[in-house]
Amino acid sequence: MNLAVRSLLASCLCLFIGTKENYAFKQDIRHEELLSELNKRNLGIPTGLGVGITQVEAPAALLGDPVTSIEFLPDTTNAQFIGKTISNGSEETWGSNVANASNHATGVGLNLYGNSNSIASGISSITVYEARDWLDRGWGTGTPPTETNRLQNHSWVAWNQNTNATRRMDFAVERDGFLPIVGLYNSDSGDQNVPSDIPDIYGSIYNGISVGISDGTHRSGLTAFDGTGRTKPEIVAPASFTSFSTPIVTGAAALLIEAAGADTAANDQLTLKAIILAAADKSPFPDWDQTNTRPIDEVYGAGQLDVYEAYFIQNAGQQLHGNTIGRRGWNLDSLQANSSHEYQLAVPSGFVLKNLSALVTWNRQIVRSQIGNGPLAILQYNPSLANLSLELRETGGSSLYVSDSSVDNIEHIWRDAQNILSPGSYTLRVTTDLPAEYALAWRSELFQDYTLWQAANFRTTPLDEQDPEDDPDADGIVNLLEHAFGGDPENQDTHILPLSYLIEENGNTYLEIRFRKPTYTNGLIYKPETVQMLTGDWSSDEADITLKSITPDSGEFEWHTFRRVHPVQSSRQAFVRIDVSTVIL
Ligand SMILES: [Ca+2]
Ligand SMILES: [Ca+2]
Ligand SMILES: [Ca+2]
Repeated sequence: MNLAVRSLLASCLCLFIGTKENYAFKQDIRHEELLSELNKRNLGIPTGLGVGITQVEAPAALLGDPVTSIEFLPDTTNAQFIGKTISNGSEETWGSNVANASNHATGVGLNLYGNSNSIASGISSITVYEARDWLDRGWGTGTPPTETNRLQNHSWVAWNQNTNATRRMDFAVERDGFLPIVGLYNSDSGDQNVPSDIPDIYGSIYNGISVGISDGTHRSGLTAFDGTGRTKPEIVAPASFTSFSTPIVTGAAALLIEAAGADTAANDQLTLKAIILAAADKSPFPDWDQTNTRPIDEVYGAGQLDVYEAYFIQNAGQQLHGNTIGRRGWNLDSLQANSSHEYQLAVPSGFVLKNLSALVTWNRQIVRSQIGNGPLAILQYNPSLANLSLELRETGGSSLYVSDSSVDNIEHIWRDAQNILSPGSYTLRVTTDLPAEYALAWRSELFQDYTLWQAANFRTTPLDEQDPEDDPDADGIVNLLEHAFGGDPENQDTHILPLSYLIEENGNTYLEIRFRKPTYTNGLIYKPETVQMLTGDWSSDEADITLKSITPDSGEFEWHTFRRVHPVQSSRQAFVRIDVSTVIL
């Protein structure tokens, strides 16, 4: 869509068409799984409460001559927006009688802060700007005003064909600390004769996150403006148009800002970006790839938004360089010129480390200078960019992978299923040429299947008694269950067995069972089951047996407690058990 525009700068303002959406995305981005896990662990559920949003919208329609209606606001009468304060940031320019609702702005709002549609229903303060007015307010010319909201959502693109807006945005991010989240073109937009056209506004910025669609039907590839050859987008999310995938990522960032609470390092713009990108899920994309000089995939970026991993990366906390780090975590730190920080990863014997994702990001620096004074003053925004690299090494040994683009401001290490880490000590090394503040975030999965467990746990037992159904120490616990519950297959240790008992609550008596489960993965499925009469059918339905709590035990184990939902009557009987089975791949 081309529009005659008021701003001298803007040559083209495009919004991303389409408003029909469904809200099944919550499962794809693992939001439902996150809620379930938080409930089990009795943790608060972040909804973006208290996080202010700036929403910039291209005008959907200009009606009347002279113009009497510019459509760019969300429909404030929509029930999904009850309880929210949606302000018209462009009111002094367009006036409230000219500013009207657009389906596009409403669609963006539904995915970003809709009361039940979005993952960030706690967002209640939104300021909306019309895009041409936005550029006139210092974002396309002059100096950007101070941004007091933590997040900006830009579900629009524009081609100014110069560097003004991208540099002003990166300047404002460094100055104010907000995170801009921006959409790219859809497949039917842009110049179809070129393989990639990344818009300058705002797809070409450095200090934000650009977003595509999980089905890959966005224009993606390398930047052509203000720093060429950088790979965009950084992430994808499931929606029919980039306009509506972008606000899903913005909503995820709002969750993380709330979850960080008073920890300002945990909700720093760089930390948020590193966490969201390190968490991104590659599993939907068999063709996902990277090279040593192209940190992310040229279609899917770091992968699909994964709020479950993002939450637990942030929740694992800041972990400083020079130390052995956990399976998930992050750090916000600064490097001197020509220096490195090292982080140690330990893979214990008997285990492997799967799906290691580590990502570092840093900002482009912009120096703003003014030549002359008054109306003829010239503002310059001069950029500089440090060149960081991220390397994974065997500690004291050889290099396993180096991510070192010469143009991007992210570096990324991804160890796929063919590149698991065997027991040993590893080093993640962040290196820079120029002084730089950076954020590093990582996730990984410690894993021990039966074969690995067998190799690590039998010392004297003959091989023919090492099968899953054998019980060489005669404690009544077969080897598979020793593996499942953290037992020693060569020592009697019945304390590891699941325990069932009766518990009183509010005058009712319930039957509970608790069992030990490792915090690492082991290829086993633990299925709690219950039955009234032993002649009946065992049920694992949540309506019959439900998780009550997870509490820590020693080492790598937790107690999982399940309760039979229906109270046990004095005259009746009931049974509970844990069924342990091996995942058949
Ligand atoms: Ca580099
Ligand atoms: Ca045994
Ligand atoms: Ca034992």
